[in-house]
Amino acid sequence: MIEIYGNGPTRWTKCLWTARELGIDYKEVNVDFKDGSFGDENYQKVHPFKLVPAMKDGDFVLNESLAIMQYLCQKHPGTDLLPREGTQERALCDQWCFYSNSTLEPQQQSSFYNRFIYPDNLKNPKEVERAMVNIGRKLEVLSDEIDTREFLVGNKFTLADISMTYVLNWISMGDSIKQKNLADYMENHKEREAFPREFYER
Ligand SMILES: N[C@@H](CCC(=O)N[C@@H](CS)C(=O)NCC(=O)O)C(=O)O
Repeated sequence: MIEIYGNGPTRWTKCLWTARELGIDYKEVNVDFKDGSFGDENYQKVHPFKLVPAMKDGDFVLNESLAIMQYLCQKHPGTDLLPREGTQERALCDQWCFYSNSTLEPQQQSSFYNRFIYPDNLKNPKEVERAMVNIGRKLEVLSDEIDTREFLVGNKFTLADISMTYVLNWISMGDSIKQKNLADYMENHKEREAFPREFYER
């Protein structure tokens, strides 16, 4: 059985959400955070950088949340979550997955880590300010792009919506999202049965 490793409301929830949307049998493996990283030397065999999430399917190990999400979809075809390779829908799905994960999310991380996670001597208020301005600009553009659409790609729920909802949700945990259409977009997807809400309840 596929094992998905992680902890709390981290990026592993994107993988759990994907697995639940697909309706596959999988096992959640909790990895503790201690001494500044996730897991122990055994976990390092699953994730060499000792981050979460990671996945194990038999002898095959994989890390990076988007790679795991795509792997799960490719292994369990038959849904619209990952559009068919070679289509424009697939290119757009990749675009939004990469945008949310590697353009928007680093700003959210910078603001969050500099406010709440780093030890006091490493917290940098200027970094928070810079990241907040950057996020604000990006959300304005994203709001125009999404407009009144329910989904990022065509009229179907895809991995792009999981990835975007995940990061918007994290942004909203630090500051409210001013753009009503973005807040509605996010809340609407969080209503889905497969959303791993148990990790976000306080
Ligand atoms: N790009 C990676 C990022 C993985 C990552 O940084 N995960 C965080 C949790 S969401 C982590 O393990 N942080 C612990 C650390 O940085 O030591 C992915 O999408 O899986």
